[in-house]
Amino acid sequence: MIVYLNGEFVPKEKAVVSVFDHGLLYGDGVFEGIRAYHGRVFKLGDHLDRLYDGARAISLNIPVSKDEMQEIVLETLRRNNLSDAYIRLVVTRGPGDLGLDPRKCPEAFIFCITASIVLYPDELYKKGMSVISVSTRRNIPTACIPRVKSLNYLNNIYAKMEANLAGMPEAIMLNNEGYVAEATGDNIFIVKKGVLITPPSSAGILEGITRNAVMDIAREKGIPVEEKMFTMYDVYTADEVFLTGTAAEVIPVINVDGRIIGDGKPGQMTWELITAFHELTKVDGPLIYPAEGA
Ligand code: PXG
Repeated sequence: MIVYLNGEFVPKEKAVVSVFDHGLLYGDGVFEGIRAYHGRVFKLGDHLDRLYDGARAISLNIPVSKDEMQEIVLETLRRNNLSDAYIRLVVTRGPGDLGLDPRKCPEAFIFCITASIVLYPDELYKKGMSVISVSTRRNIPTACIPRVKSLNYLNNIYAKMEANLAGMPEAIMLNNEGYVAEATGDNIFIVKKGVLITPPSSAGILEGITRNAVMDIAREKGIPVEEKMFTMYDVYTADEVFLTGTAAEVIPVINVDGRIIGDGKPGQMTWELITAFHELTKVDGPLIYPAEGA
């Protein structure tokens, strides 16, 4: 396995970062989890936009352009001969001293890891998954902005630990006002009377690339889409519930806190969106090996 490490391509064993890197010392940095399907990097432009916006929000100067960053991702995939892959692109504050002051880190540090994708069990998609809501609240935006996909994931890890303790695969997190925010690594959607509903960005969520793609697909199909606040009551009484994320794609939820959702099977609209999402992954994003595709 070859890793892109701040200007070089190195074998996995040589891919190491400094113990003085503020990404490690303070979680100071931003990252993206991206996927390649059928030789194309899905929504790469959107991922790069989110990465650079997040960097701007934390005053982190990324020393390469978006075009150069796109080439870093594509070249890392080529060096590993991958067409379907999971990609982890990370920009840290870089090495500094032991104080947390970001001004002590002269240059950001970039790395890109690509790996063959580990798929969720097929059964989870066919039967749907059970989840619980947890007591850990999503970070409040006035303290730690959830829209920034930062290296600070303790908030989500706390929630994941609660799910683990309960023997559940995912956790639904509420915001500090008690409205539904998102899962630990996925966004949440509910369907009620034919309307597709998901929390707005102002609920304090990471605006998922998969979330936005699913909303676009739904609108194209003429499905009414609403971004609005809702509570766990709306989840329990929804006709359908599903989660979206780069790793999970679109995954049906059939039980929440012991309440059976709808008829306990993945719903019609969820199936329709899963199918359309898979179609989109075949055609969206830049080609990794353009000569073969030309
Ligand atoms: N909310 C949070 C808090 C996330 O971390 C999403 C929503 C979905 O966003 P995207 O852009 O992926 O649709 C995420 C994404 C992992 C992993 O290894 C986690 C994510 C993405 C990729 C891998 O657990 N989280």
